[in-house]
Amino acid sequence: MTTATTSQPAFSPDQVSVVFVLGGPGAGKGTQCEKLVKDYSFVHLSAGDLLRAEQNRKGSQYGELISNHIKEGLIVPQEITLALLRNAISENLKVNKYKFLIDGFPRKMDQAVSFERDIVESKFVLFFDCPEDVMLQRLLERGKTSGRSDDNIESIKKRFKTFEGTSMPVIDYFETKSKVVRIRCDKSVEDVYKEVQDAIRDRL
Ligand code: UP5
Ligand code: MG
Repeated sequence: MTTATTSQPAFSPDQVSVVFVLGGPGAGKGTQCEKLVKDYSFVHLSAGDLLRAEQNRKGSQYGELISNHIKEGLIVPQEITLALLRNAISENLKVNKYKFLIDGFPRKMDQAVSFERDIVESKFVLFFDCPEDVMLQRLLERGKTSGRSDDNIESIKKRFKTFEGTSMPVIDYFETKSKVVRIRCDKSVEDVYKEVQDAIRDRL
């Protein structure tokens, strides 16, 4: 008789601590992560930043694919992002860093399931909840200087559509597991950060 083998995550949440940081484009994920890194011993891994670095890496076979997906506001196939995150986690573990803020990931259900099945189960999810008009203003403002290929009105609209249709179901899924810490972020950076600190105090 054959028995089905169930795959185990590479790490237990006791060894490696992962907090997912989710929210719409321009909600302030990166801004708040930077502040958390200063005050707590987290490593900040932005999936978008990892993808942009891979896109610009000389000799990358994925450069063009990543570039097209980002401009169109589409989700890059999960294998690429998972490999980048797995590598970044491994590199940090070598230097005894075990606490991660994973920013902008998972943004599609397959990524959420694969990451928690193969790498490690998340501790909780910080969800930055922000009205679309506020995010739009922030991104258009940032677009004046950011040089990001997706900070223009056409790409921003596509990013919003992907967020609503593809990424919100991930938040809903984590809600069913009571893992979501929801933060309103249409207020100043400092006020948002106070709410973040209050909300995570009991969870760390
Ligand atoms: N700002 C921030 N907070 C503010 C506040 N409280 N008050 C006033 N201004 C505030 O902030 C955005 C701007 O707003 C900044 O100018 C900031 O100063 C200001 P930021 O902190 O950068 O917001 P963030 O939520 O990080 O916005 P970002 O644009 O990075 O979000 P996205 O989720 O769209 O971008 P990301 O880099 O994560 O992904 C880009 C693309 O990569 C995706 O669209 C997708 O194509 C691809 N991708 C994948 O395919 N797979 C992944 O797993 C991840 C990404
Ligand atoms: Mg960001």
